[in-house]
Amino acid sequence: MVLSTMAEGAFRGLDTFGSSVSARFFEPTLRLGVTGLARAGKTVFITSLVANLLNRGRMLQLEAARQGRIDIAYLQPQPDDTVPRFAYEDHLAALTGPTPHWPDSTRAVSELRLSLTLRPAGLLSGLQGPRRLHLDIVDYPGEWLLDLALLDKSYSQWSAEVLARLPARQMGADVLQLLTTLDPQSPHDEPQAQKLAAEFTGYLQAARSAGFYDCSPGRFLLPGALEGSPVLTFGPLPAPDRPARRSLWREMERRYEAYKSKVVQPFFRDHFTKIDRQVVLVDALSAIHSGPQAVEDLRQAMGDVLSAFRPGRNGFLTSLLRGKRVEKILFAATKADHLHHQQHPQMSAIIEALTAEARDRAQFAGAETAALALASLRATTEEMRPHEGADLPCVRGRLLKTGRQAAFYPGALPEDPAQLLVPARQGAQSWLEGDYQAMQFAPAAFSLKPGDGPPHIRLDRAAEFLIGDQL
Ligand SMILES: Nc1nc2c(ncn2[C@@H]2O[C@H](COP(=O)(O)OP(=O)(O)OP(=O)(O)O)[C@@H](O)[C@H]2O)c(=O)[nH]1
Ligand SMILES: [Mg+2]
Repeated sequence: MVLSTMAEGAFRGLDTFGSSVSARFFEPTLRLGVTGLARAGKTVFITSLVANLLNRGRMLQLEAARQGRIDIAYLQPQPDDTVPRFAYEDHLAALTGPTPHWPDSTRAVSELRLSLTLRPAGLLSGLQGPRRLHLDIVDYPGEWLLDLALLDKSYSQWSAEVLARLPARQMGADVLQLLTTLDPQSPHDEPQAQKLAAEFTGYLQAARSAGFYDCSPGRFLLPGALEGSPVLTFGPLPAPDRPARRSLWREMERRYEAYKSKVVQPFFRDHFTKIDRQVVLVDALSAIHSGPQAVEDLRQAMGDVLSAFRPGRNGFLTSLLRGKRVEKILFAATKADHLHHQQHPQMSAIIEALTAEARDRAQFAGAETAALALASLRATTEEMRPHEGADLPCVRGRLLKTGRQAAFYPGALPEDPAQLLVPARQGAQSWLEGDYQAMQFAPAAFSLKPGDGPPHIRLDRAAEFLIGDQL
């Protein structure tokens, strides 16, 4: 196992050979990608996972931790000098400080290296000394994966698809209105291009807030340092029969192609292809709360996100990967502390059903997959509350908005996930069985015993699936 990882590490290291070459050779590295759509819970997941690997008192489902085989865990400088470091200390201070609060939104890729010194298990334990494993954790927005589909589309194909969606969506009206005043064949004029890009970005933002996930190009929503640059200053236009030289259409087409080659391809080349294990976080409860359309959209987005892991159809990615594949993918419904544990089996069934197609695809590509419901940081306690003659399984916590303590019951999740997924697929406008509530809790103040990490639900199971076999 160790040998195969070393060989793989060496192989993959070829294009990144540098000062770390000897380290890579003798000390295996495992790259764990953590992704999910905006607000899915990536930052909190990584922060709590690292804190719980540093202090393993609450990691009993992680076999190596339970057996006491992880001698030491410590943070080290990461291998990639140009990738922002995951601000672990800041995020942990936010979550566990005297006035706990959720960390700020993070809108770019970041990385953290956690190194583990491990004692060998079983027969070898007396013969071998300890070994080291570097766990490189990479946080990146799931929206960036959705951009993969753009690589296979020309500007006119992409425009046609986007424009076809607009009439059915109320937030598309302004873009359609603007398009009636633009002539794609007219000479390119920068203020016009900026106007088109601004309207189109506004539309993407509104669509995203309404729960639609088909909102690529992803960087229009998360521009970071690219804000205002030409690669983000374009929008869809109907294709003329013969686009004129120097026309608005030609310039938009050129920028769309630049987005593909200067933004999308480098992300896949520099980050995505190096990932060994992947966790995809999903805020399923929020989608259920938003209604059937949001659930159906989420299901489709999961399928699209996962098509990156089965790149057969995408020549660019296939050639980059050269046969390498992600070995394990975990789909995790986050924020399970919004539910009493009585409802966790239903939540797990929902996340399994929601990602079934995506998981089939990944399995087809040779990756091992699993789905579970977890809370990276438990912010609630459980209680039963009498209601109309029955006991309702509730959770109690401090409300984010008011700071007051409150008990919360989100509604009865169905035993059979089809009761949600089928109406969602059939385009239902609302749930038949009434509504599902969503609630935001503030992180709870807690004091930690020495050796314990922050409280969580099933984070240790997630870790066992993702890295347990390498420990
Ligand atoms: N109750 C509870 N809420 C959580 C948990 N994890 C995340 N949240 C909530 O979800 C929000 C988003 O979590 P983040 O970890 O910042 O999500 P993200 O995916 O990094 O978000 P972006 O960086 O904006 O893409 C937090 O501000 C919390 O309100 C959890 O384990 N329990
Ligand atoms: Mg984040």
